[in-house]
Parts: sequence; structure tokens; C-alpha cells
Amino acid sequence: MDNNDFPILHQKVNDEDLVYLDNAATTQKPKQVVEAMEKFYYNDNANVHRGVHTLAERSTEQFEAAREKVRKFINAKSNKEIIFTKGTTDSLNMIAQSYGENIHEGDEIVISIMEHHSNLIPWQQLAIKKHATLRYIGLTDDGELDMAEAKKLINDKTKIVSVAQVSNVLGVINPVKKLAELAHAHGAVMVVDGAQSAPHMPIDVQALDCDFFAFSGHKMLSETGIGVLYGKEELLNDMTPVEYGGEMIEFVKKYDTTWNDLPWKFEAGTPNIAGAISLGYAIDYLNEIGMQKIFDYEQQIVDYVLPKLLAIDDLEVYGPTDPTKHTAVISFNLKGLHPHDLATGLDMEGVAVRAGHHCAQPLMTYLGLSATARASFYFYNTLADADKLVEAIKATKEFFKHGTI
Ligand code: C6P
Repeated sequence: MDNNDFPILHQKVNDEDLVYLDNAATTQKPKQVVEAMEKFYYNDNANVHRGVHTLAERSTEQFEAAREKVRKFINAKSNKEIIFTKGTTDSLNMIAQSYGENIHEGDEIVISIMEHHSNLIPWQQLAIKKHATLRYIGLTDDGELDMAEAKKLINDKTKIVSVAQVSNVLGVINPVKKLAELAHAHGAVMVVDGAQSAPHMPIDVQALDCDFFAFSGHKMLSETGIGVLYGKEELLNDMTPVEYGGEMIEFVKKYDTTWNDLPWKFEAGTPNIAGAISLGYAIDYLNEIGMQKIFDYEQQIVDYVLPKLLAIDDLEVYGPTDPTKHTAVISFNLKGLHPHDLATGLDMEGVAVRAGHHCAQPLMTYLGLSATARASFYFYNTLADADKLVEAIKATKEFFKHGTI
């Protein structure tokens, strides 16, 4: 696929052509999104929902049009179900704090051991506060979610199940639709952390039948500081806001306040207007290519690169070994080398990967690791980038063995 819309990718780093493989952390932004932002700021910028002047109307129109684009992108029923947030972290915290009011002593919350801290700490802290129990679904030997264990753990005491659709470490796709069925059979709600799935595959929240879905704009071509919380209208209607201020009110009296309609009830203060509009343009860009096409293309990269990585002596690759079960987020370690040294070695070759615990420390502990290196691809990466990754790992291995490349 074409990467000519991404000027940042066409540069040298450490005298090598840049190969950007840190897309799970954040993606690059195409000219179309950056230029649309420039156009918005140069022509239309004003606060939303407040003014009656022309710029305020233009700004509000574009902001609400972006909401409609998001609605279509995830196939929500209504715009009332699309709340703009700061990102996945903000969305998940909002659910835990607001829907969390329904949790009482003795209730259970089920998550998985592969969760990002953003989909773990909010539930852990809620469980502590409410004297509820937090339970973890473990992994199979092949690094997949252990559905047999999930079936045992989810029971009538379970009130919330919250799992990532794609792991940011193992790259595995989790069967969130099946988990939603299990959750609903026991009267629990299903929360999906879509941070690593929404940018890479078609999302249909009605088909998944999840109750809440969270994702971030910056992992799908848009700006930082903008994200989405989808929630079923009937649930959001019954929930109380966790942030108070402008925008989210209907009427404020001295000693009482009534809330605005959905979705604004959950959008206190001036929102990230340009961010939301930028997300709308990012969605236009992704739709132009097609989400299924993006998913299929990235799977081709996995089919190509995963066996090559698995074939490198002393390289330990985590997550499923079957490429059909692995998305283009691939974590690995070179035996005897700290992942930070590996990532630094790769950077010397122009290959940008992330190294660390990837905000998934309980998973690291579970796997007996302190950290991994991680390559994560997007549609603008190529098979040549995959080759460069493999060559750079081999070169780094040689360098640390012999002190020379
Ligand atoms: N993971 C990564 O390099 P925010 O930071 O709010 O946009 O997204 C949080 C988040 C939640 N869930 C999953 C599965 C994620 O991968 C992330 C972000 C980045 O893996 C930054 S730690």
C-alpha cells in the first residue's frame, strides 16, 4: 500500500531509511489529516455548541459531523452513543467510574491477564473501593485467551467483563463476541478495549453486541488527545456523569443540576474540537482504503514476517505461532540481550520499535519476563520493511556477539 501521504516516513534515521514499526504506540498522520487541521484552524475555528455566530456554527457542524463518521465507522445505532474522550484510557476510566456505581460488595469483575494497564487499573481500583473481586482469565500455551477458563470464571456474580479485542503485546485477537455472549448469559456487561483493533479491522459494535467499546484517535492516523467511548444508549441513559462543568448540563440551580442529553452529558468542558474533526478525516482516509483491505494486507505482512522471525536462532517470539492467529503486533526478545539494547541496535539500523513492559506488567510477570521488544506494523508498511526488521535483528545479534556488524 502507498505511503506517499506520510512525509515523515521518507527520511533517514542514523543514515538508514526509516522503517517505522511502532504503530501500536502511535501511528503517523497523512497529509490529508494534517492539511484538514490547518484548514480548520485557518478558516473555521471557534468553540462548539455555544455561539450563534458563523464560525461557531461551522465549527459545531464539523464537530458533530465527525461524531457521525465515528458512529458509522463502528456501526453504532445512534450518535447519542458516541462520546468524545481524551483516548482509550480516559474512556475506560469513565466507564469504571460511572458504570462502576452499579458494583457492590461481593460482585465480580473479570478481565484478562494480557490487559493494558488502562484496562486493568480502573477495574482493580474499582474492586478495591467496592470490596468486589477482580478475576483474571489466563492464557493457553500458545498465547491465546483461555476460553475454557473464561467459561469457568464468568458466573452469576460477574457484573463486568472487560477485555482487549487485540493485545498490544501478544498481537492475538480475542473472541470478544463470544465473551459478550458469556457475559450477557450471566447478566454482566461487556466492555471492549478497542485501542489495538479499531485502527486495523472493521468494527461493528452491534454485531459484537458489546455494551461499551473504547478506542484512541492517535493510533489510527488522527491526533493525540482524542478518543471515543461507545456505550449502548440505554446504559448511558442510566449512568451519571463523572466530570462536571460546562456543556454537560441542562439547567443549573443553586443547589441542584440536571444533565444535558446524550452524548453531551459525558462531555464536560470545551472538548478537543480539532481532535474530533481530525478523527473524522482519519476515518475518511481509512474508509477510502477499506478496513477489510487494511486487515487483509496486514495479515499478509504477518504471514510473511512471523515465520522469518520464528526462524531466527535465539529469538523468542511471543503470542501465537500460527500467523492466522497473530495480528501485526509482534513481541520478541533476543536471548542474553536486554530488549532496550535490542531496540537501540534496531534504531541504529533505522528500524523504530518499542521496548519495555508495554504497560502490561501483570502479563510480563505471568510470562516470567521484565520486558520485550515489539514491532507493530500499519498499512503503510511493506514487505521490504519486514525484511529490514529481520535483517536488523540479525545484524544486532551479530553486533552484540562480536562487537561489529
Ligand atoms: N498502548 C502501546 O504502545 P491511550 O494511551 O489511552 O491512547 O491507549 C491506552 C491503551 C489501551 N489499551 C491498549 C490495548 C493499548 O495498547 C493502549 C495503548 C500503547 O502499546 C501505549 S502504552
